[in-house]
Amino acid sequence: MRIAHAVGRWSIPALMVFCNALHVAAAENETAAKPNVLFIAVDDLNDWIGCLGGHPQTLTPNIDRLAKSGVLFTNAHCAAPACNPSRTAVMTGRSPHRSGLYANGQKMRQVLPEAELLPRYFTKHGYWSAGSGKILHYFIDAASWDEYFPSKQNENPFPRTLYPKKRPVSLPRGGPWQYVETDWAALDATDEEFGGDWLVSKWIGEQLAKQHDKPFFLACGIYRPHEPWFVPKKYFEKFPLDNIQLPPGYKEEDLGDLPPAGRRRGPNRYFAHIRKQAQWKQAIQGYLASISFADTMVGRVMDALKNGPNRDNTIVVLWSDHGWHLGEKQHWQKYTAWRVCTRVPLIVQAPKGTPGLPNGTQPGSRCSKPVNLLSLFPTLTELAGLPKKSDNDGPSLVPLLKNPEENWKHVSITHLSEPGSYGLSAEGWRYIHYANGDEELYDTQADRYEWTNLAADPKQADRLRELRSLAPQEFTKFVPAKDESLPKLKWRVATKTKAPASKPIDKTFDVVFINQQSKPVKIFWVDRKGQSKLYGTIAPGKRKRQNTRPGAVWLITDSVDKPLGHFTIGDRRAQAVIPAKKSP
Ligand SMILES: [Ca+2]
Ligand SMILES: [Ca+2]
Repeated sequence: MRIAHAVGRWSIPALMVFCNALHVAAAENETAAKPNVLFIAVDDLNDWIGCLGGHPQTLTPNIDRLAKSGVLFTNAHCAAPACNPSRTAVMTGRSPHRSGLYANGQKMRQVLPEAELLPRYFTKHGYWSAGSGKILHYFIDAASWDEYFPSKQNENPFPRTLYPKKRPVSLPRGGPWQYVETDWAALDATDEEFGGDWLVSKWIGEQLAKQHDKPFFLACGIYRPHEPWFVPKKYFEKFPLDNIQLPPGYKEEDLGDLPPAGRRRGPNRYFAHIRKQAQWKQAIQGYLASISFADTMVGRVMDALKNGPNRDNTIVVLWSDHGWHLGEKQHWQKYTAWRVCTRVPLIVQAPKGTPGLPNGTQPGSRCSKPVNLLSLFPTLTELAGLPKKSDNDGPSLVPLLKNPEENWKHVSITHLSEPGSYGLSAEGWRYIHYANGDEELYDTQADRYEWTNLAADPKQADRLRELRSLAPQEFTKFVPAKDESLPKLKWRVATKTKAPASKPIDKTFDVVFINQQSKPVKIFWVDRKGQSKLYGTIAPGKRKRQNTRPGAVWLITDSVDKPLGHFTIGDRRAQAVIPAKKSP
């Protein structure tokens, strides 16, 4: 009616301007109160950041500055101590023991085909969602994002990155059990020549420098300090090798008080190999250099935010997907339930006017309540004033952002890859439970490095009972990856030389042999002396599942025992495809 009335007095162009203004005003009403979200994930960063005090030599001025401007959670833990399950839990808001995704070898979209991820949820509620770098475990999940750099099309989240031509550089290969990326070196390159995270932070910075017509959910995945620890040499030069200090949590004799399941988790071949090669300090130097590089990239992103038009209406979250062992409990890498592996940096900064936190976060706050990365989803939706997603498993952290001393009844659970094995973090205490019933208990106030297992101490019986009662009781079944999504072993065509002898080592797992030939093939295990032992025949087009170990050699022959080729088993489950014969 009002517009009809106006037509009488206004010219058509003026009316169009008026209508456009009305439209813009309505859109602004819808989005004006909605803050942007800058979501920074750092890969494999343990508590070696200045503000968490994990290593006395670490240099992280940019992350420390961010911590000072928001709330630093000093007792935050991952949902699982490995990339895939940790990141899946963050992005779906679902705990591994409910989703069934516990391990790196599983495939998120096989286990959770329908899950609506954080960026898609924000898009659904009026946001523009974009990302760059590693957010999920080596894929993008294109349908969950409006935009991605480098490109949604090929599902590869990494921009070009400089790698040394000849590898390994510093750590010789110890055997087939070894992850190919465990290596370190200073590169004679600038940040720009190195690329990788530098390009990620550049693209993210460009988005932050723009005025957008919708609020944004912008995810920045920094890949270092994930292995390999190759970064430009200026980062190595900050940590002269002669001065490198060993991890403060390292204790030579630390395993005697562990139950059998803990003792099996601790010592691994990586650490023994690194010490044998006299590379421990070099490796620590590589990790510190990689952290310093990652911190510099975070600084570039924060500077872009500060100098751009989105400075005053953007929530910033920084988290790492899990911790990392550099020798503590004779372990190298991840996959354990100890605090060094479950504890992560977590920082949240919210500006004034945030719908779920009108006063914003108080600069310089620290919160020591036990929290979990599972809480990021419900925290961000509450902060942004979006409806709560009904299947989120974690509690929102907004009460702790309001008051870090708030009475907090929750504990934080970190699930290992075997359902029923987990670490539980409470205030001042940690409890570890293995699926076989083994237990550990630590007083983290008195013993931050978990050197003294108190599970057998009769004085702690009540505490043990209480912590047990706070743990989950039911665990969703592990959903293994489908055969066709497993990595492929290299097929080595038979030559005049015999297939090499097996050097089997470590734990067993299954490999799937797939016969793509038009005739049956036989599979033989080549034993430690080079003798072949028949394990079966695979009909054309069929497959055979075989339990085996890293370093084992499997010879494939035709039906009259003529060798066709062989496979050497690597460090994980895989498919061994016997290719069709090329037609002559
Ligand atoms: Ca990781
Ligand atoms: Ca001990």
